[in-house]
Amino acid sequence: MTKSLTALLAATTAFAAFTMPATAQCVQDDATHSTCAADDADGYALATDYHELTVEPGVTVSSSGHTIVLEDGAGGGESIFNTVINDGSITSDGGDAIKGGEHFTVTNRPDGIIATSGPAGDDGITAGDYLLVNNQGTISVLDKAIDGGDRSELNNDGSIVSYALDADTVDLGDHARVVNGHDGVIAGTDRAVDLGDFARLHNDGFIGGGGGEGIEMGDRGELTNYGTIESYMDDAFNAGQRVEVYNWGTIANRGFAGAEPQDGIDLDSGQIYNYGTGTISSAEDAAIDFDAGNGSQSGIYNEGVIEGAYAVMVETGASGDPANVDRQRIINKGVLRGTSGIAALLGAGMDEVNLYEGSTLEGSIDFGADDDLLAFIGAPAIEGRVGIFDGGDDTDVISMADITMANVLSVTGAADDFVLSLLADLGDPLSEYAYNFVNFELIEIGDETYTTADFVAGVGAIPLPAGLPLLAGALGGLALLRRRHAA
Ligand SMILES: [Ca+2]
Ligand SMILES: [Ca+2]
Ligand SMILES: [Ca+2]
Repeated sequence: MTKSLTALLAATTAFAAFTMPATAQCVQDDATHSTCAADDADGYALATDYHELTVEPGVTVSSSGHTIVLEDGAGGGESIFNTVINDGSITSDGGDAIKGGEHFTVTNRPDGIIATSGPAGDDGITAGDYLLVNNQGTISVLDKAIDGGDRSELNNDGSIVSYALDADTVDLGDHARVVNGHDGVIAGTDRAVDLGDFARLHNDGFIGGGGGEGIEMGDRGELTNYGTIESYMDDAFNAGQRVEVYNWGTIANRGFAGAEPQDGIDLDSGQIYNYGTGTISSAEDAAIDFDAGNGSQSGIYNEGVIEGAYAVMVETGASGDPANVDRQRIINKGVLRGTSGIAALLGAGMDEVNLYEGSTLEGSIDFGADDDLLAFIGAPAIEGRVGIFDGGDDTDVISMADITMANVLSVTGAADDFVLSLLADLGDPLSEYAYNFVNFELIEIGDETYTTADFVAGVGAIPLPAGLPLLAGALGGLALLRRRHAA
């Protein structure tokens, strides 16, 4: 009896399950609103405009195709101004989780889950231009997590992750806006974020790429970073022309055994401001790399740390890539560290490096072709294992405008390769620094400019006793040095 009752109950349960009507637990309430109040296993599609769908807490909407589709509206064109608000789970194992038209809005609340698990890989949210996503929950997919058109916007305080080997986690078009909050995570097995031209991204959280970049942008974008942006096998940040970077956080290529070395930041041209708490780094290549530009000047202002095999480099054409022949201007008040021995490789173009008193430089600076300028701002007291300053071809200038000949202790060598020893502080005999200059043609000390030939001949002919630099001005032979360069 018991046995047959069990069998009966089992049969009844099976029968009930089998005959359960495939009712849409997502239902249309009225012309402007639909609600998913109970689990729905076959998704929900509505061709509509100006419509809002709510998935209530604890409810799972799923399907084996596209799960929620609000597009192809009554107007015959792209659906517009539809909205999904998700407090539950929206999942698919054979299509996109959510599809919308233009001006589509998705709000994924803290407990909300948007996920795809199909074998072909499908998107979390895909829509046209003017997509707006506000995510506080979890988006976890096997293709693109968010795929939007131009003028799309993402505000993320949750977790957005793609496990695809060849898809961007977030892919938006031109004029995109992304704000990744303090608790926000955007991560991808491939590239984490791909934006078009005129993009703006503000990061307080974590953005990480695996095989692809952390962030890629087109031209004229702006990146503000207080958090962490990284990649293992590609550039942490890669962008086009006239890009601006404001960094207080970490932008790092972490490197990966066997992978091609990549950069921390790779731009065609732009301005990079790295403030005191900021670090820009590459494990194996340049912290900052400028590809061939479009003729516009690039600049780096550094109060923080910029370090890599090269702290800064430009494409010289040696690798087969087009050479950068534009002007780079570097202002260093922080640390420039090149672990290969070269801190900055600046190539062709009229480059300028300003080294502030007390800043740190590890490695050489190679200025390359064209008329370049190396300026010491304040006393020429540069810390670290300073390498060789090489002006390269053409007429290059050393400027030490804030000292006088009284600071000069000695000059040894030839005009195209000499070592200048000086006292940074006349009152401190221990403040001795020595720098090796190669291929510079002019040197400015205080208000006077000399050819390096005259400078080496004059000071070299009259060695100055260390500790008595003040006598230098009294030695008549130095008058020889006072010949101004006829520029
Ligand atoms: Ca140059
Ligand atoms: Ca040069
Ligand atoms: Ca030169």
